[in-house]
Amino acid sequence: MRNKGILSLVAVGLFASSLSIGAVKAEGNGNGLARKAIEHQVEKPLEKGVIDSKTFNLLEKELNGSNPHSVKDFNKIGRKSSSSSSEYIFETEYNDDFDSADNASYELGTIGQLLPLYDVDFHKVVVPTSGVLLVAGFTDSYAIDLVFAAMQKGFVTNSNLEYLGSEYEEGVEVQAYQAKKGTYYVGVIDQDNEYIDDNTEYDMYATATAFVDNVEPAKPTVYRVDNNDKVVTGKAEANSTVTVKSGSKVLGTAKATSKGTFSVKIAVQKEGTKLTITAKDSAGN
Ligand SMILES: [Ca+2]
Ligand SMILES: [Ca+2]
Ligand SMILES: [Ca+2]
Ligand SMILES: [Ca+2]
Repeated sequence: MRNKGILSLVAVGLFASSLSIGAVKAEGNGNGLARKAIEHQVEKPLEKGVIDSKTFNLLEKELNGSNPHSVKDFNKIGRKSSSSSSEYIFETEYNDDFDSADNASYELGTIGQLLPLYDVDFHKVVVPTSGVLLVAGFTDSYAIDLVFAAMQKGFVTNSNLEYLGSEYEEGVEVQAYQAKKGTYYVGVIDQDNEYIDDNTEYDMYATATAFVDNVEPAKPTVYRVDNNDKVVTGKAEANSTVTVKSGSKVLGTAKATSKGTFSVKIAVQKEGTKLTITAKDSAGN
């Protein structure tokens, strides 16, 4: 399953010369804070079950470039790269701080360099709803000691983004974070750059992101239903599918609006009938 090289950065090396144009802006050691925050990520094995093998394989394929569009299955909001024929997004320098971060995509991996010395790259990622944010990283360069982490703007730490752990297999590191809806940043550094200036424009890394909604919607709020009503109305998670049942019999189903209101048509029910109303998000929770 992983016998193909995870990522042929050699092939991508063809682009190296064009990439380096964006990487000439020299920076001092003003990125120490970012480096420290990224390095702060402790090694923590990921508990089983957080990443299912299907997701892991999709991420691997994204890094591999052989099937970059499959990750769409997990997320419908990923943006397409402006050049849709491209299998990767190339980093856009200057991206050394939160405000100048370039945009990562759930559909395409990002490729970057860590040049010149002390280069830090920030890639912005948008989490659409509460769930698991997966960040994968890979390099085939011996000159790069790749270290990366997802973080919040300004290095804020709170329950919006919680590190679950990482899995490392055949050169690909996959980190998982339980994240609330919001904008996050993947910071990338070359750890040995603090001591050695050995990176060339041919030394590259790749990162990829995926999102898995593993959080079930809150219980719907249901307005009163009388024995002459032909609809059940209420509030449920935006865009979730609401089902009204009587016992095991489905009386009706409808999608909640983007504002979280729903209206499900039903046949008039007898007085005293017990209705069960459930909400399911697009990921099936
Ligand atoms: Ca860079
Ligand atoms: Ca940079
Ligand atoms: Ca290096
Ligand atoms: Ca959900």
